[in-house]
Amino acid sequence: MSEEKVILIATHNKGKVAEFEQLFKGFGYRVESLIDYPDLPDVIENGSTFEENARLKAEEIAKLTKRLVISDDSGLCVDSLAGQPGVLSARYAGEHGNDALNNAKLLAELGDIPNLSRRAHFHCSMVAAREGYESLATQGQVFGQIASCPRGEAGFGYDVLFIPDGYDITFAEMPAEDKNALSHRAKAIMSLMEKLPTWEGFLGE
Ligand code: ITT
Repeated sequence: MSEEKVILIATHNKGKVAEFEQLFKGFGYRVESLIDYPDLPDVIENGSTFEENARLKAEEIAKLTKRLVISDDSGLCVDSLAGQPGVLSARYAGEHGNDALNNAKLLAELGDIPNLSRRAHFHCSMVAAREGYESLATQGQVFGQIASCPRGEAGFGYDVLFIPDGYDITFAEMPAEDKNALSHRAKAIMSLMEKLPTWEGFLGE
């Protein structure tokens, strides 16, 4: 019988974990996250870019666990707000991970800016790290616009406000499989899985 393949994701975000589970299932991996390892510390994300923060998370947890670790640093960048909330997406309104407050602040900041000026994109930087090896970084983006009020029940974070190009519904109004076919996270994972087999840190897995 072949051994089960398990991949450790350096995240505490349940919304991300649900998406990683679905996306990695397609590659035959079971996903573990930091929620399964409560003794591992919270990594301080004090980088100024998505990639810097993704490196901090993956490399710190890889060092502590001696395992291959993948991290995701992501967020929403709104054109008319000069790219905000950006790397501060999780704590835009002050309290880490409070999606309702973050969405309310975003709508307030945009005020009555008309639809055509509500352009935005989600960005995801993903890093695979293993102690002793140069980390592997990939990224993905999805473009769209910000709705005038929250719509839908699925997903997490800013999904209730994000309408991807080519659709007239938000990510939160779509089945998870549809978001996972076009999201920033899906694109970053696709790119990572293409590069992983030839990355030194993966050889010997
Ligand atoms: P970890 O650091 O533990 O992974 P986090 O939520 O703090 O969890 P980030 O620092 O990467 O993660 O912040 C990501 C935030 O960006 C997240 O909390 C959401 O507010 C937003 N975000 C990222 N991807 C999203 C998505 O697919 N849909 C909606 N919002 C998303």
